[in-house]
Amino acid sequence: MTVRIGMIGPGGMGRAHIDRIHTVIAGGRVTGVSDVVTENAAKVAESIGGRVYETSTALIGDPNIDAVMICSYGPAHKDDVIAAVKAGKPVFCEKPLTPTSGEALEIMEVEQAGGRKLVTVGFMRRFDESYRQMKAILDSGEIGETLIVHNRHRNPTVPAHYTWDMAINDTGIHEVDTMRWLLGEEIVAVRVDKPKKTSHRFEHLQDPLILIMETQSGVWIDDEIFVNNQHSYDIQCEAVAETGTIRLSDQHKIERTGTLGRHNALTMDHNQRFGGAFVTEVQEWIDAVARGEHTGSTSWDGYAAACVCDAGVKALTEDGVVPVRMIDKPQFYA
Ligand code: ISE
Repeated sequence: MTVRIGMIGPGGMGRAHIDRIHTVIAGGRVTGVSDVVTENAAKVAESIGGRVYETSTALIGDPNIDAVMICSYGPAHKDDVIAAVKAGKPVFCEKPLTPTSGEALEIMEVEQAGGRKLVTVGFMRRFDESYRQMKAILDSGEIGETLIVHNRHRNPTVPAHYTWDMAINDTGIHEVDTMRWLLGEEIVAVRVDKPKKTSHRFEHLQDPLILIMETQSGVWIDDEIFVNNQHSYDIQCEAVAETGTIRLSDQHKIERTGTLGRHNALTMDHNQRFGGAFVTEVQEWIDAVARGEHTGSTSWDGYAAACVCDAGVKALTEDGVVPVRMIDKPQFYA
């Protein structure tokens, strides 16, 4: 069976997913496209021989679409996710599921009422080989309990439409989800430290910043978020446990030596750095859709991450520690 996928919001991320689905991933094909700007959707649809839909509602409602992929702007996600769930269609929604937890809660309510897990959230780092190896060692207990995790999340630049809260709910959300998954526990409190700002930023941003998180068992997590470093997409993570530490190694595949010294190529964006993880993630989703099963992060994960981000956004404008508020995990997502 070829899963017929409807793509909502074919911007950079959406087009990258389409390329992967049509070149290296098996079992799926993007057959329909919609976008708030219909001409964009029409161009992409034409390039893949697919159908263009005037609205996302029309795309979701078409019986010739088996599953929906949402790659639009975060604030636009909720209504389309809910429409897909109500139509009984599996939906892969890029992160964040929703920028705030209240909207994610609405999604969970509709999904639970339908009685079937249909929502997968695009937290791709869970599929990255290096993070997976790191988790396997921590889970084995070989080096004891994890005590501290240091993270660095750096981008070369961000566009002018990147708002001040996105440092937390669009960028830091990756570490929020990855830490919940890596440690297998919830984050209960956050704080944001605000160092000297780079001159290479749009005025409205606090850049860089340090997001400090604490888990249920007391693990202390720091995350340097620096989205205008001018040089590379640089992701680092080091877990400090009782009798050892594990760190993601450099992501370069080769090292070159010459008259200018020894150096390696740097990745410049998430598609380069996490290309393999995206392929595994989307392949697993398509396989699960074909089997009628659910895979990947659930709407609970989207909700829990949004709760931590809500607290993080609050901590951006306030001093001190902000507690994370979330409902108890419904049995449905256990
Ligand atoms: C972007 O949306 C991503 O998901 C990238 O991985 C992240 O590094 C960037 O800051 C976000 O804006």
